[in-house]
Amino acid sequence: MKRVAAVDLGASSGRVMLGEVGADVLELRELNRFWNGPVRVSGRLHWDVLHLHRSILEGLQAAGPLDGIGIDSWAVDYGLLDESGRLLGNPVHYRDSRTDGVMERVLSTIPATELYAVTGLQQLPFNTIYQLAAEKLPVDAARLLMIPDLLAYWLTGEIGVERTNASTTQLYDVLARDWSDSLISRLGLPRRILPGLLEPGDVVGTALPDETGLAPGIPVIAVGSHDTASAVVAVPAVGERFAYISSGTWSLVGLELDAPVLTDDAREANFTNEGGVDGRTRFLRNVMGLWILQECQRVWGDDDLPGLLRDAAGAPPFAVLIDPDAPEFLAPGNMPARIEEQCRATGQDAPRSRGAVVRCILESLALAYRRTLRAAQTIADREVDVLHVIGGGSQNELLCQLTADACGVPVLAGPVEASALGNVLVQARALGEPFPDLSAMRALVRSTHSLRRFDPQGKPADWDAAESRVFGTR
Ligand code: ADP
Ligand code: LRH
Repeated sequence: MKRVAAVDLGASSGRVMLGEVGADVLELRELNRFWNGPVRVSGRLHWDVLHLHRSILEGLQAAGPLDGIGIDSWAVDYGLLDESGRLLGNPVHYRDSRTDGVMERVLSTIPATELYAVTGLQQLPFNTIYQLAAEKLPVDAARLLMIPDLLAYWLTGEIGVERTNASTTQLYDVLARDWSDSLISRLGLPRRILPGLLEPGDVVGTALPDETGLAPGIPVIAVGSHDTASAVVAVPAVGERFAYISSGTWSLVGLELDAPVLTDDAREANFTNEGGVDGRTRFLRNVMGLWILQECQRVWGDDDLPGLLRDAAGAPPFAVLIDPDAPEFLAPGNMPARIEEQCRATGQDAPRSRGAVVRCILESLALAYRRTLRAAQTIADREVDVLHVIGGGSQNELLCQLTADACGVPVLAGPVEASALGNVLVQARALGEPFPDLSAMRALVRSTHSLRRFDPQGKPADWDAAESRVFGTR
């Protein structure tokens, strides 16, 4: 049995979880949970990375004896170190506006077809490549570390970039499974700023007792350091005929495949081929997710989520629908007003109550899931029998039911802390627990966690009509 700590940083909260993992044991206990989100300073959105570091240490120091520590976080963002290892400036949040228009500029010199053929990545305006192109690299920048790598560096003094997160930068060659030297040089970046790659399961280094206040000798282990990669490890699926939605601030909707799909269809539908644990491909699309609801709650000053969901359940169905992936929903701001604006622009009446707004968000998300899931199955030529919903959003029963109704497949909801579970499982295996493959890890998640099932209800024709209302016949 192994006793390990998972540091799991989502875009809305961070947590340090104690995991006990053995042949038939998989238990998590929360050691620390802390706020995470954008902080605006001098007109720029940052992460509060020192707050994260301090909160991580508080959690780890409360853990007692540990066999290992693993860190996963959201993707694409990074810190730059100078030659002596000091952080150059506070990492910028991917929702910052400095990337506005940059993607178009980069694509005028590197065609989208070429970029996709190398990286297999979906076009998101905040991909690392566009963030780097948005600004001049500081002259003293010596190393780029993704957020989990930066935090691991502060624990251990060791430098490396873990592969699953590297795969989200759009500077990674998905077939060669290494940094793309040609893209790096075409972007005008010095090759040496990108450190060597680590595999999930590699030991990054040992936590420095003087820096961390932890006992000597605790290994920091690279996990699927992209939170979505860790979450997908913990999808409690049997076999391969499954799809998943990793549901939190974002909804990551897709399939697990053995190899990337780099076809024109995949590129045109903007599917991504992100790196998974054990060499798998996460073939998925980002759907804007519960971020829209989080921002509505922030603007309303209303943290009674159960109350809002009750009101949404009682609101009339299909009254108002939006495209949640519209670019105006990406940046923080007055989401209720932006929803009203989209309604006006599409000839719909604005929702009249908070319950109606929440219903609009959830039905619109379910509709986006349906489109994405159907496209994924067609493009990857993979049929699915079940849709697993994991992460914080798996607790949203109304959204789970709407998802089952819209997609026409049974939804199995849970576990909530999928990223932390994937994180501790990969650590435990690296430390010697005998999980031969992902199936064995998933079997353990299944036998230790209860799932909720939502069977499709209602009339499929209602969702067909809703889809043509929002997306026409496209
Ligand atoms: P992230 O990792 O992106 O920070 P999480 O996986 O923690 O996100 O999920 C956060 C989301 O989960 C919240 O935005 C909220 O909508 C949803 N959520 C959290 N708790 C509940 C709950 N009790 N019922 C319904 N939804 C919930
Ligand atoms: C989810 C996530 C997602 C990325 C986004 C930046 O937390 O890692 O997979 O696209 O954040």
